Amino acid sequence: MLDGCTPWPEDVARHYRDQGVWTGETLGGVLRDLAARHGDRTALVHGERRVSYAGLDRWADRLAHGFAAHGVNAGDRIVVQLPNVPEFVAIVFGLLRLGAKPVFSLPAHRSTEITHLVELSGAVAYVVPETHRGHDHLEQARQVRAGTGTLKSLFVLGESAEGFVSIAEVEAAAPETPAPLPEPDPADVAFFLLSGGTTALPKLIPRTHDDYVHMSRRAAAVCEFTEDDVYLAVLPIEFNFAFGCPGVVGILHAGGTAVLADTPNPSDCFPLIERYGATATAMVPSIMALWLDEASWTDADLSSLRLVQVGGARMLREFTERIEPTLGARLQQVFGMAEGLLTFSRSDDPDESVLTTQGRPVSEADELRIVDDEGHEVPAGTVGELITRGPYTLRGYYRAPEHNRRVFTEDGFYRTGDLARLTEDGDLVIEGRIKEVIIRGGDKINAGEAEELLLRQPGITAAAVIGVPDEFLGERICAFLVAEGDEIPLADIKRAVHAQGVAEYKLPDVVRYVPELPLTPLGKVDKKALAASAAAGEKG
Ligand code: OOB
Repeated sequence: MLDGCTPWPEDVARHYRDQGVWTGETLGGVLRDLAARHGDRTALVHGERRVSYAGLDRWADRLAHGFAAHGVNAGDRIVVQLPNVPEFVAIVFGLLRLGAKPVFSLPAHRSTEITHLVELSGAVAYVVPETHRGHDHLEQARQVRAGTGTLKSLFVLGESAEGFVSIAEVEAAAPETPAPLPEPDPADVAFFLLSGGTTALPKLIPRTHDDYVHMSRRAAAVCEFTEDDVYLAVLPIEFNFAFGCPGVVGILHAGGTAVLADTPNPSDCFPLIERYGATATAMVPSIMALWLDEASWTDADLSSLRLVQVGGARMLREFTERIEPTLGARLQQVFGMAEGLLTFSRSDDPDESVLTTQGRPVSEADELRIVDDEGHEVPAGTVGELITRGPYTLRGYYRAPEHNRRVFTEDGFYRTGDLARLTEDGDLVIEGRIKEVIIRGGDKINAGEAEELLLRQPGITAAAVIGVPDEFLGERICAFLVAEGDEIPLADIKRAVHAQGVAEYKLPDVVRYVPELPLTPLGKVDKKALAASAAAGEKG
């Protein structure tokens, strides 16, 4: 396994293999088999474009050889930042076949985040669109290259530009009759996902072929995907939820079709549902709220939808109750994380549990425990921290030995930082968080990182950031600040923080100036007191 990653213990790995949980397939090999079975069927749709299974398979091969010709080697890390386009899928599968390791970044990431990802992963290449939603990615890529030491190549989806190799040039570089590439080891890292903000800057999560093939196939099975299903990818497909839970990879396992949406807005997505007869989709609660509003008056025919997965943040029962009557599709609650564990409610679960729980793990080999402060398991019904291990949950973040010692138990359980309980029926219910993460819409923001960004502003001497309840987003970012001189207005703070080159979703929504931050008896910032003060302020 790639240096810097933590493999599963040998006996555990053998057990997963003996049980057939890990099948020894690679993701690239899975696509090859799917192309043999479903050749002419449509794998991907985007706008007017359709890509067949056979076409995607050949495209991935061309890209694999083309990237090799452009100096990308097996084992190399390569940051991929692309919107929802078929090229994303083809490039990722191409790199996987080559044994190079894509690092999935989000379209919203700016130079600060990408620089961090390049440095942490030691990436030799970075793939960008020319522009996306008005942002100049070429300029951003140049900045990142200037600020880091390892980037040898910049690839652009679009016209070639000075210092960039276009994806068309990559494809053209593939030899006519290339020698077959050696098959990657299924137990090795396939790609890296980003942690949702459990640490100040994202950590890298190595996902192996064995683990991801198992997870995405199980997710597709629980969703009962068949080749007649059409999955609408609403969220950015580099988000684990939309990529493999079951997402694009899961619908491919079933021989169905993935339709890629440019934005999650109902005005973009509803016509796609009608036009392509989408049967399933996945989103976060804040997007579902937009869908519910628009669905109550839309003319679009949504009757093909049978399954809507909603997850990534907590939902109240008053909210979940509206989904099935409004959309005419079965709700599936999803609890998931880039680190691994996925729990789904099942279509034949009693309505009450679908409305109020996050269901059960997708794999029989998943192990879940709810533990108290001392790490002892608590009985059903009692809230504690969720810890988990299993065949697709990481055993260690990439190159993070110290952090790993804190977040894994001695016997390999990952401490999720989520507070949860199990019902008598074995359903998981997420009740809150221990970790300092704000979930704003579907975006995860680490409080420490947001505080650091604010502290870099001249005149700000102390900063504490908390999530406060928001009807639409679930939570929004409230910053408590201590200023040396004049208070800086919110708009100016936002502009200054954004100018540091960070994703927009990390900017504060509200600021409150205080003479000093309240402290706990141990001298830590008292965030409970801040939350109480925010709530009181809201009412007053
Ligand atoms: C998904 O993945 P991440 O890595 O962006 O975030 C994981 C964290 C969890 O630890 C938990 O704090 C929160 O997001 N979360 C939920 C939740 N689902 C995730 N909190 C409450 N209720 C839920 N249903 O967010 C993700 C990955 C794959 C599938 C779905 C979501």
